[in-house]
Amino acid sequence: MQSVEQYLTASRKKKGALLFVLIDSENDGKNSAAQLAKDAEKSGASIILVGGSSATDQIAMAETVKNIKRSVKIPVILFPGNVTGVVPGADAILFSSLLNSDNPYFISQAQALGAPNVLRFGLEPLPTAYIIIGEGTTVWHVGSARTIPFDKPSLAAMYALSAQFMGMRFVYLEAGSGAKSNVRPEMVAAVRKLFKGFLIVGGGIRNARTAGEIVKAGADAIVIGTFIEKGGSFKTIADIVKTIQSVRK
Ligand code: 1GP
Repeated sequence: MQSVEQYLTASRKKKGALLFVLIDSENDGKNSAAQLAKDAEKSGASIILVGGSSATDQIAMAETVKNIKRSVKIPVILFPGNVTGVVPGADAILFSSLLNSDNPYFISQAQALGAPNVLRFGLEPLPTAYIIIGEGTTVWHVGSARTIPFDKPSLAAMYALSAQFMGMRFVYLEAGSGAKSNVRPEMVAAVRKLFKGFLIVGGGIRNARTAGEIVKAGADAIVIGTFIEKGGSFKTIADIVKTIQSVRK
């Protein structure tokens, strides 16, 4: 059977770029998490991510994962903000180190605490460097991030290169959920120049134009959460998929 990592690499090659849809396990919008995941899959998403930096209810998280898994065929990947984000039932986990945190807990301690359950639950760990850009977002606050300004692409590139040297195969450039500004294409390009692995970019992306620019600059996947959570149309999501796939083909 193909691993999630193999699926991602193969899909990226075939489609040009991928859309990951993030569903907060504490989603209390009018549509259920399972319905949102189903609509996302229908609109062309390649992955459902479940998690978030303030999602701490492990029971709700496990339930959400179970419901989503029942409703879609595409892989479900955990996106934990803490050890509470490690639950059974998903296909894989972004096993992330928050590289630019000032708090060692988010760089290696939470990972050590979470690792035994990753093994026990049979989750495929995707070794990920999580790098937070900008400030003022929940993830920036919770993760004690040492701010990388949006206009300092070289700083993000340094972290991404160090991730590569440490053997991480994924880099996630994160502006934060609901961020006012997304990671700029210049920064994505600077990271792409040095990082050879799978590059994920998320935070504040709401339309096809921005998504297209980020993919053109070198992202392999973009993440969209808030837009959908707030009831954004799945027609726009389908447009985003179409745009990012045509940019890199
Ligand atoms: C947040 O990158 C993700 O962790 C998605 O961001 O919610 O702003 O789409 P948005």
